[in-house]
This record gives sequence, C-alpha cells and structure tokens, in this order.
Amino acid sequence: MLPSEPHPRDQHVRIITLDNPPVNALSFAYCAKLLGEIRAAHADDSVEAVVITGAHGLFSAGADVNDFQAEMPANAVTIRDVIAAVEASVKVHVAAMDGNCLGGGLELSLACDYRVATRNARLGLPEIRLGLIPGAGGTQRLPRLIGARTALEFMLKGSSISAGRALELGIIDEVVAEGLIERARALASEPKRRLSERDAIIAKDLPLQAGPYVVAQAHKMVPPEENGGLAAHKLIDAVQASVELPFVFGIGRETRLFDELVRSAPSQALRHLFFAERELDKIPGLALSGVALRQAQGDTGPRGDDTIAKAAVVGAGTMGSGIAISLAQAGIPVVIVDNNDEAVDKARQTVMGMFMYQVQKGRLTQEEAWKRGQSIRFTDDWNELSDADLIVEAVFENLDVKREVFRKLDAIAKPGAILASNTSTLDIDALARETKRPDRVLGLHFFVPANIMPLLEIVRGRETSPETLAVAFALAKRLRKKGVLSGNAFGFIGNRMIFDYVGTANAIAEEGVPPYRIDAVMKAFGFPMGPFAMSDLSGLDIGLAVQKARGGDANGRTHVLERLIGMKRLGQKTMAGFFKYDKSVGKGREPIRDPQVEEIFAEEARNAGVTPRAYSDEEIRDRLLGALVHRGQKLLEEGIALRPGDIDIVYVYGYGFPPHRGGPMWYAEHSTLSPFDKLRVTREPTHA
Ligand code: 3H9
Repeated sequence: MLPSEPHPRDQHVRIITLDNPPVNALSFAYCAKLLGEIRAAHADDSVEAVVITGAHGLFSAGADVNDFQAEMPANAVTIRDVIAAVEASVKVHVAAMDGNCLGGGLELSLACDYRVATRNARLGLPEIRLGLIPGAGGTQRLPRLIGARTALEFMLKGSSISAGRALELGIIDEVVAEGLIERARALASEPKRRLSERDAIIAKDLPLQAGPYVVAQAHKMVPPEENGGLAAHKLIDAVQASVELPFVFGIGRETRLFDELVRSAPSQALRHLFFAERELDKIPGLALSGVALRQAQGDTGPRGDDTIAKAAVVGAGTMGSGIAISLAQAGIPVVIVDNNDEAVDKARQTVMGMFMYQVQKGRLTQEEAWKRGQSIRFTDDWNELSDADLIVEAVFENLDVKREVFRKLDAIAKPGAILASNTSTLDIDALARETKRPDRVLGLHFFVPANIMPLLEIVRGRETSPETLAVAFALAKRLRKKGVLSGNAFGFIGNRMIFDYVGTANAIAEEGVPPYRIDAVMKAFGFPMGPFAMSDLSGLDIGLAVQKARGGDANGRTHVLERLIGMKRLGQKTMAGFFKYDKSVGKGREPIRDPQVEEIFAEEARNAGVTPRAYSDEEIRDRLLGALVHRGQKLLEEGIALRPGDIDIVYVYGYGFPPHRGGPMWYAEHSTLSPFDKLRVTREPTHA
C-alpha cells in the first residue's frame, strides 16, 4: 500500500534534476556531473532519500547517441556508473518522470526503488531502432519487473508507451495528474527494494520452465541476423540471460552484447539514419530551421505549424483522399474539391473505411473516428477553397491540366495561402509561373498510400520563399512524416533515382537474366520487393508514360514495356505485367514467373544486338545499387539533393531500402561488399 500523506522523512529528500538540454541525454560528460551529485547525496548524512527527475519537460532521452560514434575513452563515466551508484546505495531512490523517459533514462528509473510519472510521460526502450539493446541493465531489470515475455515484446518493438499503459504493465508504480515531486517525496519514505534482488519470471501465467520455449519462439519471429535481425537476436539472448543467470552475470552478458552491437554495421547504419533524420529540416539559408523551428512551434500544445488551420485538396482520387486523411489525422480540417461524382463517392468510402479500420484496430474511438471523418468535407464548388491556408493539388499527372488548376487556384485562394502540387515528376516552376504568388508555391510529393507512407518530398521551386519552406517542414512534422527538401528537377530525388534503377533492371533482363532472379536478389538484399514487382505494382502504363517523358529507360529503350502494354499486361491491376498473378496465390499479389515475358526480353535483346551474358547475384545487386548511387551522386552535384543522408532517408522511408543498410549513399560508402569505387566501375549509361 503506497502512502497518500507525505512522510516526515521527506524533509530529507534530495531532489536531483537531470538537466542537459535539449533532451537530458546522459552523455559521458553529463554522467560525470550526475555521478558527482548522486555521490554527494549519498555522502550527506542529512539526506535520507533521493528523487531523480528531469528538466525541460522530460526525464531523459537516454544515452547520448553521439558518444557511440567513437571509441569510448578509458575514463568515460557512463550511465552504467550512475546506475551502479544508485544500486549500491542504501538510500531509497525514486524516479519522478514527465515527458519522454527513454533508453538509458528508463534504465536509470528501473534502478530506482519507485517510479512515479505524470500522465504526459512516455516510456520506452527504443535501442533496437538504433540496432542496439538496452545496455544499462534494462534487459535484466525489466524482465524481473514485468516478466521476460512482456519485457521482450516491449523491447523488441522499441516504441514508447503512455504512462497509463506503463502502469498497467507494472513498469511504474503510480501516475499522477499533478504534484509529481510531492508524490515522489512521499514514495521516498517507503522501504528500499531493488529489482536486482528479485527472481526472474517468464510471465505470471507461465512457469520458469517455459523459458526455452518463449526464447525459441522469439528467435523464430524476428528477421535473420544478417538481414536486419542482429540486435533482435542479441536482445533475446540478453533476456534469456536474465532468466537463466544470476543478476550480475546477466548484466555482464548484456554489456558484452551491447558493446558488440555498438560496433556492428547495422547499428552504425541505423544511427546514421537517426542523425540524418534530425538534419532534414536544417536548411542553409532558412531563417527558421532545426531546433529554432521546433522551438518556434512551442513546446506545448499540438506540435507543428499552426498557420495551417484549414487545408484543401484538389482531386478526390487515391492520392487526394490519402492526403486528406493524412491532414485530418493531424487535426487539420480539409475540404476536397472534385467535380466527378463517382470519384467523390469512392473517396468518401475510402475515408470512412480508413477511420473505421482505425476503430477496429483500437487506435480511435467511434467518436474520434466520426469526428475525423467529419473533418473531411467534399465539394464541387471551388469557391469553398477561398479560406484554406494550404491547397494541395492532386489531379492527373499532366502539366497542362495542372497548369490550368494552378491558374484557377491562384484566382480563388486567399492572398497568403500556399499552393502545393503533389506531382511526382513535373516542373514546379512551370506551375508557379501560372500564379501571382510564386513564392508561395512548392511541391509536396506524398507517396502512396499518402496517409501511411512516412515520406514527404518538399520541392523548392526557383521562387519558393524560406517562409513557405518553413511552413512545409513544420507541416511534415505535424503529419509525422519525414520532410526531405528536393530541388525542382524531373522526378525530384526518389523517382529520378528509381528510373535509373528500374532501367538498369530492364537492361540486365535483356542480357538474359530472368526478372524473377533479379527481384530475388534485391529481396535477399532486404528490399520488400524487387524492381519488376514494384513496376507491376505501380503500373506499366505509368512507367511507360514516365519513360517517354524522359526519352526511354536507362538504355534509351521502351520496347519491352510497349509490347507488354500492347498485350494488356499493365501490372498487378490486370493480373499480368512482368509477372503473372493468380487470385489463389497470395491474394493475387504474389508475382509468378512468366517465361513468355523472358522470351520477349530475349527477342528485344536480339533486335537491339545485345549479347546475353552470365551474371552473379553480387553483380546484379551491385549494378542495381550502382544505378541508385550514381544518380544520387549526380543529384548531390546538381544541388537537387542537399546531403547524402537526405537521399538515404528518401530511400529508406519511400522505397523500402533496408534500414539496417543505411540507405544507398551510406551503403556505397560503408559496405565492404560494394565499395563505392566498384559501383562506379559498373555504372550504367543514363540519360541525364
Ligand atoms: C541508450 O540509451 C543506450 C543505453 O541503453 C545504454 C548505454 C550504455 N542522444 O528528435 P528531436 C537530439 S541509446 C543524442 O529532433 P523530438 C537530436 O539529435 C538511446 N542526441 O526532438 C536533436 O538534436 P539537434 C536511446 C539526442 O522532440 C535534439 O536532441 N534513446 C538524443 O522530435 C532534439 O531531438 C533513443 O533512442 C540522444 N539519445 O523528439 C531516443 N535524443 O537539435 C532518441 C535526441 O541537434 N531520441 N537527441 O538536431 C528520440 O527518440 C527523440 O529525439 C525524442 C525527442 C523523442 C527524445
């Protein structure tokens, strides 16, 4: 039973506040300071208990990830030292948590005797997302607190949970609406209780003997070590140790596994992505970027840019409705304008279906779903766009059609409104020229499905103003998307690179390598699908239109595509493209090898005088990755992409590049299998 009244002893509680802005990261330098404060509290006889809390609206984001980028100095003080001091002390320690309490921060709280949190607290052990495992006792203490099975699930997911959920799981002792420190002081008068002294459990309903089964099942459920699952397998090993070994030996195992992972290639790649993601909105010349932009948005209330109070979308197609859902999910009311009744009906169904699905999944209540659904309105009256702060055009991918739309929008939209195009290839400046507000025109390239895909290319036209860009970056955050700046050039970053990649795949197929083998190689590398299955998914007709606009594929040819389209093989939508599809196989989405297509490739190759040649799997992989990397390099040289890391984010979040390989640019530089020079040698001729 926890006390409700402050105890007289709480007069002697020392409050230690983690204070290392912006996120109270527990860097080596900060841990040295913190250890000093903790030791001082322990040495002071007048202090009977310690409350650890955090400044800046959060407890701590955990270890400082920057510290992992270099060899650890011999005299470095780490969270482990701080935790060892807390653990060794006879005084009671209470963690008083608000905001984020992540990684090493949560581990520090687990070393405390009691944990109390505000309703705003978010708790997580996200190390797996950095290719790591909790390395400051988390893998040993959490299983002792909530059972190995639940602890493993929590750490394998790596996502943070609310204070309420943490209370349900038993990670914290109390949630308070207010008076966090007062409650922590009260808990400080409770008896000492160390998790390290508890016996391990698998789960309340399972005996310890079930351990090997739980462990074996867990190993089966995660990806193979060499394909993105390295940290997951090590995490399972560490949790197994928590059940099988005495606490100190378990800690020893955890430390060894953590130290091994810090040096591993997948973790380095994932840490690169972590930092690349945080660089995205740091744009040279942009008055408000990075931290300044975030601060300007305010630490409280809904994050993001409040200047967009109302949005509009032109076009009720798949893209338009996805964009509208995405905006509505972020709490922005949207009006969709479309004159086609059939499209509107379909969009209405998509929107409602989407929100009902969220209810089924338990992510929204009926009431919330209804409210969100209501925040998307449909109209055929363009005048209803006149009070929108942002209008996103998502009509047919044709420059003349879009020009016309922009002319119309410029006349209707209020003076300050931003006009954005969702084009995936076309010239933003050509659209801006149709308006009297070119500074307020830009591209917002969403990916299909727009309400799910986490990438947003933000395309800067010649005259797009820094303020407009700042609003776009803030919007990306609000939509929980990775906003990546791109210059205005055909296909922007992602599609420009994918054209070369797909073109190269076609060229290899003409040299006699069956499409199914090319796809298998790229899947083995870690892509969710190969280039031909991807083309089938997006539609061969769309692919041909884009290639024609560009003067052919990487080899300047479109013959195979034209022949397949002539045979009404448009891809998955017609159950045939580069592959066959069968409703009874993988719900019609599973590509099936088709020798007829291989024969077409062979015929076209003969006509073009291409000599067949044998390829190893490595050559196939390197030529395809080489196509991506060399186009990426060019985009950097041309200033279309700002940084290699931006390209990596585009590929990981927009095109399924395996995150543990860091994105194409990182991979090219860091892989021992495919050093950049080798990729350079196998470069494809492309049509710039
Ligand atoms: C760990 O704890 C290992 C231990 O188990 C064992 C050790 C032995 N380190 O994301 P934001 C910076 S591993 C260094 O834009 P938000 C970030 O780079 C760690 N820097 O803000 C940015 O800097 P800048 C496990 C960090 O409000 C600034 O803070 N923990 C760290 O959107 C603002 O960040 C994690 O994996 C860090 N740990 O989101 C948590 N965290 O302004 C990682 C942030 O110069 N962090 N920074 O670009 C996060 O998930 C988010 O940053 C957080 C805030 C949710 C905290």
